Amino acid sequence: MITSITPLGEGNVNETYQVICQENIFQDQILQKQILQEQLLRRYVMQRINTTVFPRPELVMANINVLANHVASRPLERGWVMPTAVPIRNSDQTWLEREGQFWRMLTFVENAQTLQTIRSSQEAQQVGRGLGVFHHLVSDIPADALADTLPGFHVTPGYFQSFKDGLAKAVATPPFSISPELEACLKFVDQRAGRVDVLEAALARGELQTRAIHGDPKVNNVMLCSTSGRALAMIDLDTVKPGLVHYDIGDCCRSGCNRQGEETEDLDSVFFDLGLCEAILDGYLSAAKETLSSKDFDYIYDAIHLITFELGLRFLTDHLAGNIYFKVNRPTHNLHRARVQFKLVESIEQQESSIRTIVERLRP
Ligand code: GN1
Ligand code: MG
Repeated sequence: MITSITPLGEGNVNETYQVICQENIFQDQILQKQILQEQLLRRYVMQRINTTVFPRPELVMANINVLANHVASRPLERGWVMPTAVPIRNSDQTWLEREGQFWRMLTFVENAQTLQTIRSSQEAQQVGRGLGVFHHLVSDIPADALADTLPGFHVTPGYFQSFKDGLAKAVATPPFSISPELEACLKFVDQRAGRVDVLEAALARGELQTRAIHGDPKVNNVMLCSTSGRALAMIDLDTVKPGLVHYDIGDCCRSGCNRQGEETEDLDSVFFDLGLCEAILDGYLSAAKETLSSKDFDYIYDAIHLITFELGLRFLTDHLAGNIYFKVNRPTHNLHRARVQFKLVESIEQQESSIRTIVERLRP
């Protein structure tokens, strides 16, 4: 019996609820020769998948099952949990379509919490370690076992092209006016146009390889044990797909090293925290070092810089398009989000040599 359904989390794309069910468990108590009825409260995560973003949600569910089968076949790091899909009643199917809406349920990670922002280097270490454990765990999933649920996801040159197309369209659609904030963003993007293919070019030259990635390892997608603080799960598995691990490493640092968080109103306070960066990378490498090649290390700085720029570009493009991708609470929300990311990009650029020094220090 369902006892409650309440909104959960802060996602920008899907709609998420926590569902609490009271389940009647009948246990055969052999010694007492009686059937004991125990009432158990069980929690689940129910989500409506945003099918504008994920046009083929059945592929998302197939990937989640690939992960579940993969981890079922190997010993897991102590306490580590992989959320799995809950089949609908009397069926193997793990989703339900009603009135054109796509719904699914996942297991809930108990005794765990997520952080909106990192407050200490211990937390940073665990957030990084969480991603590292995840990468280590999925590193031997054959690339062709996972579907590409979001073609073009994190391929920065593609986002750059969409931005240019979106800008041309917006300019051609009256009434179009450029605010000083928008103008500054356009100039910012223009100055960095030459660097958008740094990772894709390395991939094309064969210096980097695609593997299974999480796709969205921001701070609040790493669950930490409420008692010990240890990372014990990566959640939000919709973007798991073949890609460059650099997108994940960069995104984890982008999100984790911004102490103010993505939604801050206070632009001037946004900076990239080097101490947290070192702790995240250290935690990450403690679990995933052996999955990285020397070339992989060469591109860690570029990854951090590029993914931050890319997210800013994605927010900006969505602003120009009229906010059709990311959920917003005001018309300029995505423009503001873009400015926060660009502020972070600037801070990363100013600290390039220090970030590169950290990477060299951590290189095995
Ligand atoms: C979106 O929905 P959410 O919050 O998990 C986005 C990520 C961005 C993130 C920024 C599928 O993730 O790529 O990094 O917002 N997910 C998708 O907060 O586009
Ligand atoms: Mg997500």
